[in-house]
Amino acid sequence: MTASTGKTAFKHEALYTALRTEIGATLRPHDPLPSERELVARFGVSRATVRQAVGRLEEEGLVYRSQGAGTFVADPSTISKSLALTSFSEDMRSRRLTPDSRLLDLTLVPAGVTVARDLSLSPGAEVAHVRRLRLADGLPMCVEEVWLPTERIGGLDAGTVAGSLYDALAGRGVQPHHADQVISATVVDADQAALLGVAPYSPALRVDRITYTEAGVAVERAESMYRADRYDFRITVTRRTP
Ligand code: 16G
Repeated sequence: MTASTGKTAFKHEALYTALRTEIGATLRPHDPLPSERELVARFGVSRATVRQAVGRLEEEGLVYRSQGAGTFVADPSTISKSLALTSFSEDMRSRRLTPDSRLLDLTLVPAGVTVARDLSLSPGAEVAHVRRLRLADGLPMCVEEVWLPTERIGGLDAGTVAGSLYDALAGRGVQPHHADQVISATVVDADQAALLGVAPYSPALRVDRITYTEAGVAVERAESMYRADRYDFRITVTRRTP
């Protein structure tokens, strides 16, 4: 690292920390963040540094951008997911919430036709089926169901999935790298409603994910049901230049 990149990294870190503190202390949800120009003047940093720090706050869901209007403080009662590949635990920790899990099911089963197709396995191959209720600061957020190919990730027990599954995979040298995701609107059934503490048929966001390592090996098929009153997805779309 050169002296100048080290200095830039330090400035970015200091600005990021200052803004994070301000968001927690003086700014309210949906308040505008000071403009890029104000931040440049106030902190004596470059525009690139401001963009980097604000970009990081956006990735962590602490602020959101509104095209043409500026950047605003996010509402912490709604979890805004970006399209970065993150785990539930990372999403919650970045919002200063404590992630937790209640294990509902952990069984070793044959993949079956659908899971086998999605994970490129033979239908008889063994997968671990894990169903968990995920909580943030003790509040139910989503019901997560995953199928993991044991031949690629090793055996699983309740201890492995008590904390972060992605941390446990990383500990085995299996790094989730990219995923195909489908997000759809749905409602919860009676069982999911009871777990999530909402009325049956309340709206939910269903996210189907197939997760791959950098080498393109499928290591997880997941179905997550999020409470629609606590989650949204924010996507930056860019106009294609002709
Ligand atoms: C997210 C993932 C899920 C993954 C889990 C790991 C989506 C739609 N789903 O909920 O596929 O298994 O994170 O979280 O993003 P963990 O590492 O905290 O257990």
